[in-house]
Amino acid sequence: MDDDAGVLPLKEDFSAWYNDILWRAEIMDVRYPVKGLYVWYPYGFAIRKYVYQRLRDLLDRDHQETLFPLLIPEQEFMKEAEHIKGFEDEVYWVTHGGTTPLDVKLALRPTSETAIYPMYALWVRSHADLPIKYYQIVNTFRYETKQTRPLIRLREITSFKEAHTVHATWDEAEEQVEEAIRLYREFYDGLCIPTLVSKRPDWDKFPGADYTIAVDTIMPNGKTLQIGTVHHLGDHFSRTFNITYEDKNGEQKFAQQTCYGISERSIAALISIHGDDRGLILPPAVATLQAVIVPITIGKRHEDVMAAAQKLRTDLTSAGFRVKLDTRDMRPGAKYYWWELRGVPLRLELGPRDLDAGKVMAVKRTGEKTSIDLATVTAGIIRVFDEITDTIGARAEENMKSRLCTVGSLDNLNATLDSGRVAVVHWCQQRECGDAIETKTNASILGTNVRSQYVPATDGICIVCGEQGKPTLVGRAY
Ligand code: 5CA
Ligand code: ZN
Repeated sequence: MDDDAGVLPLKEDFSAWYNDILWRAEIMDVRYPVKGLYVWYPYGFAIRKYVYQRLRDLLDRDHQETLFPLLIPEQEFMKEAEHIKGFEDEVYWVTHGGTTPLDVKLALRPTSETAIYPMYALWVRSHADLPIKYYQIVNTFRYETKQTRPLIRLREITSFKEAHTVHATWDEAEEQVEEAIRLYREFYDGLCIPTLVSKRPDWDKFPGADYTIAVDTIMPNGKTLQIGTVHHLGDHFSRTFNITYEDKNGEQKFAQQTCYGISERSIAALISIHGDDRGLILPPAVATLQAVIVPITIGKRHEDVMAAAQKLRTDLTSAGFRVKLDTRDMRPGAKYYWWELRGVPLRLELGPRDLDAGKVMAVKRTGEKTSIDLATVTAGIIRVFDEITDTIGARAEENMKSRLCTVGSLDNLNATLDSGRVAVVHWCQQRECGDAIETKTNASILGTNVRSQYVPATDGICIVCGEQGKPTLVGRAY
């Protein structure tokens, strides 16, 4: 790591802040010599571990985890016409085994429909086999041509969670779409990340889907980031891959499918939304270290304090907390700065006076200080963690609210977007009016059917043509 320290740029200068925090807080190293591929530092990888454990726990309630191969034979990949059109420019191909050209080219999965569905065709026989709800967490490859960015736009997505479900009817698949949205909202609530859920316009849906529901959030520079998508696939893929089942009357039917995905963009959002000028702020639930104990041993009683600090570490570790005792030979101030930068939610300062009072000073990464009784320290820490989580969540929520702005005319749209906000407009859902909005603003129509407590559901007149329109989100997207 570079020690030519300098200081973290202000968060106001978001893209400089983001690039800097990644190495200063030891999340990603961007120096790997292939464009769009990055390396997880162990500190960052631990955040990923806790975040993805939560995702797994949510899915494991009624999905099963599986694992499919990375390589997809060309014939399978080329079967579904729309899907090919959507991905052909982004696929990496394996063409040789050593020096021997392969008979059948192999695609590195950009996503796994065409790996999974030929197997689903073998596995699904009767209505009794349905529903199927499987997921995998894998790396996928996309030859992205837009600017690549760590955690945000990768050519190797290292943490692609994709779920693929199979149902008997279109309505059941739709109910699964709703279930997936609830699940993603619960996941993001747990990370204190506010979301905007909306239905993407038809021209922006997943290649091969009936429709796409997207989960977006707003980054500190006002740009939106798509942090999850849920697709109703109808029977497009089941017809292509021949996924059929025998229904109760003995008839063969095509199955109905959904798929939904989340990537390490979830971690990009976590870092970006909560951090401040001093560094990361991690919610206790997913922090690599949840608390750091800093002994204050200036003067006498060095041994007393060290013994008490060690006991505190042992007690908290056995209570299940991720705790570190920082005994490095550094000024306390330098330690504070070090752990603040890395987003540790709680600092526990223990000095002779605290010891005498039977207390420890707890300093929250979100600001306030509070004193905790050593006799009931576990309960005290749980309480303080809850307070920290609440503060992080409330700040993020407040920010989301302040960044949504209703706009009534096309002329005012640019000013709103330029000020780092996301616009709510009325749009008639016709392509022409959509194009007019997008070209005039250099922004995207994120979607309609917006699910957000801050976006009213009432119809109004389209800001382009004046016909009846639906509430629609317009934002500058990553
Ligand atoms: N098969 C479907 C559902 S798993 C699928 O591939 N959907 S997707 O293309 O929309 O990707 C799912 C999610 O992955 C996206 O919502 C986005 O949050 C994330 N994602 C897509 N491309 C990238 C990329 N290049 N880098 C990082 N994350 C990405
Ligand atoms: Zn219109």
